[in-house]
Amino acid sequence: MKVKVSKFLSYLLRHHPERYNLILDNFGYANLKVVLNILNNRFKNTEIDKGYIEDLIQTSSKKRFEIFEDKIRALYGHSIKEKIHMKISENLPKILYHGTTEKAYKSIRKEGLKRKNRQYVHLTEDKETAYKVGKRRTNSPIILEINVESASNHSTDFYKSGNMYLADFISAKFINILEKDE
Ligand code: HQG
Repeated sequence: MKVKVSKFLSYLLRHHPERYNLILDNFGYANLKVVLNILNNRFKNTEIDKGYIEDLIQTSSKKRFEIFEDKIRALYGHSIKEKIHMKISENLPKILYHGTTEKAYKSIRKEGLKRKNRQYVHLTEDKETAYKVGKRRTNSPIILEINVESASNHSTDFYKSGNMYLADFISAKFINILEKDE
């Protein structure tokens, strides 16, 4: 049940708040009480309170949501039209990773990493997570290495939200493929 609730929360807070008349502020926050109401209407056999959501956030390996005071938001993954504001991160790792497919890589190496249907390109600090992200689409994912230092020096902004690093676009100049035995 927790997975179902988590998936629905992603749908609600990242993609379609308007289908439930839910208002998000510029940072992606919605009123927690209103969200709990929507959840309890949908999952009638489970009592979902703040503690339930806190537990869902804590027990997941990915930090997808955040509760702050009486508000809740998704930390990444948004596809809604109104751009969610993210804070520019100053303290960056030298390298970030992105897991994808061989087919996507063929165009990424020419045109760079694009955000596609989401508001931002998604990057991680560890290769393992990047591998898992790629694994959603293919059995043999390609891991890309982003040279954060050069990209930042050429005015690419990076944002950190939860454990995820986000960017608007990464030029192919700053992308290398990680060799399989590294
Ligand atoms: C690819 C999930 C061709 C890109 C995941 C990716 C992650 C290009 C796909 C998070 C391209 C977009 C985000 C180009 C990028 N040509 N393909 N120029 N530029 N692509 O799902 O990063 O579990 O929007 O490589 O696990 O896969 O839901 O992004 O394959 O953490 O919390 O276009 O969402 O998190 O796919 O996934 P997505 P993503 P949750």
